[in-house]
Amino acid sequence: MNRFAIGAAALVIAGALPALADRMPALEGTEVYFVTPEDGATVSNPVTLVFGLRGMGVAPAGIEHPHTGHHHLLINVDPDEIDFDLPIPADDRHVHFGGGQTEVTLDLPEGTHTLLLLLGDEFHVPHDPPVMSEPITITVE
Ligand SMILES: [Cu+2]
Repeated sequence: MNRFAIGAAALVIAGALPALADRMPALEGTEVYFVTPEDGATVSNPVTLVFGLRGMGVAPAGIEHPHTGHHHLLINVDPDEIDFDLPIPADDRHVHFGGGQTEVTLDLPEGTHTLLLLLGDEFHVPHDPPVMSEPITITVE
């Protein structure tokens, strides 16, 4: 590769990276939280969780609309292990509500669980800064 080609390739890469890293801005003061259950609650299955969002709106995944997102329930996920530049994984511990749902009723294994809510944009990527709830800990009997 000649010098010009290397320079052009570097420009293309440099131009592409910021676009990949661009996250939808969150409005200042936006809050996501559990309406229910309360932190420390003891509950039995099926458990109903209600998600609250203040300051931004809920939109289904795939819908591009400023200042919106959809909920993700993170079950026993350490916030330190989240890479906020990447789409939120979809597995047993990361549940997407891409239809714009604001509550769920589900069965959880017996025991103590830490739950978090994290808003994601139309591509399931957290906002900048991330809109994440305080963790709550519940005991399922
Ligand atoms: Cu999602």
